[in-house]
Amino acid sequence: MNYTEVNFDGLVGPTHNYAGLSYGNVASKSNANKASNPKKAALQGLEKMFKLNQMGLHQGVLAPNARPDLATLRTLGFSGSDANVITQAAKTAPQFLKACYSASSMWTANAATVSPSSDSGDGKVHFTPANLNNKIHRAIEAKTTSRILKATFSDDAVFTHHEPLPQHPIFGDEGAANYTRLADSYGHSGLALFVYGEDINSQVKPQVFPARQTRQASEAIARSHLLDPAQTLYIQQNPEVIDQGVFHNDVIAIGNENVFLFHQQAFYQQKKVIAKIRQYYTGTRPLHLIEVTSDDLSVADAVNSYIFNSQLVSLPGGGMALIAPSECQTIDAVERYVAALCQASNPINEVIYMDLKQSMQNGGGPACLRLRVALSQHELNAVNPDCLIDEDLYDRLTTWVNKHYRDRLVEADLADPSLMLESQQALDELTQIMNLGSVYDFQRL
Ligand code: SUG
Repeated sequence: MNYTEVNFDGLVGPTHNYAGLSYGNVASKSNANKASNPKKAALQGLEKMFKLNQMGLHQGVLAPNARPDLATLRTLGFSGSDANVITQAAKTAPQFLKACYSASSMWTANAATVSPSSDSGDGKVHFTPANLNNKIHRAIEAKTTSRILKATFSDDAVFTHHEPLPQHPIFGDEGAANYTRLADSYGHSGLALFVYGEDINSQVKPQVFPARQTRQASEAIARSHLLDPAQTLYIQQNPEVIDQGVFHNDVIAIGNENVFLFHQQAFYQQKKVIAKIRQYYTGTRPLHLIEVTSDDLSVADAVNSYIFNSQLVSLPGGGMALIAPSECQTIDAVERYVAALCQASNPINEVIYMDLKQSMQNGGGPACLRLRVALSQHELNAVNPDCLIDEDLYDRLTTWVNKHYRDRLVEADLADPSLMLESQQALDELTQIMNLGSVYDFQRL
């Protein structure tokens, strides 16, 4: 059957800001309190979506969470009118107000883990929204993300939606950022690679920064998605690189079809990991395991450039392209390495640099901004058509962003309830453009 990969990018929400909320994410901490430009952030994201669509790839879009998250603020004891909730939180708990204002749902690689029908035991596409347990500003995403996924993939004859895992550190789950699959093509059953930062039964763990994904979470998802245990590997991330700012595996490794590109220090006991992948891979096309040595690129170069957070996409005419952040062009060693990679004998033959600086300054590169969903033609036909990018939707969303978004946000703006009203008005209109129904709390009261 004819299968294709659709990237569902997160639309950057109207409250995109730099709040320094992610301990362990170097960019988030170092840009804390910088003025942000939500309009530019959203337009940069849309530009990437449209570029991929123009290259002949299927491209989807996922709506953002509504912010501020008033329900969470009310749970924390702030009461009265919505405006009062905001002003009181700004006075007495600015940290929580910032968490409830974060536009972090834009990084849809963390929205969910998705298993294609070619991997699942019942032939359906399975979704488990990530609980994002490690960070409060992200843990509050799961409920609305769940509704948005259901409104985007609504046909229960082909799509199965699971509950997020229980909100407990044992089940810390960050979605597809720590998952990849290797296969001859999207329609072949694949080898699922789940990369975890910590196994609660082991002492091997990072010492400085938190491990966000646990082995126990990955195992639960593989069970729910009915994956074949003989085609599922659990791989531990090297705790030393988590301590150097590699907070998700997609900051140090990227896979697509029969290609896996990863840094020499990505995994714990890496030689054994590579041998296991070779042993379990069942495809008939040659498997390209491309290890980037520390001499080629240091871990610091990888973190600063986000080269491994490129998207690796299969091109309609054959071959693959890296969709890389333009920050890679500011580090000579990285630019040189990428140029050599495109010349070497492997399927990657092109690099396209994209300016995603607004997202990058919060630690979110091209790959963080998208959730990959491999679909058969029949399943693609069942996706909400108003969530698939074409020229018309791109134009409508660009006009919508230009109409509603501010071009500057600083912390003090969060205390002003007018930002909340503006955002709600914008998102209410968005749900009509994308035909999502009432997915937001403020539309349901
Ligand atoms: O969870 N940054 C996000 C970046 C997520 C990147 N995703 C992947 N690598 N897949 C995070 O750390 C920063 C928000 C702030 O500080 O304002 C933030 O949440």
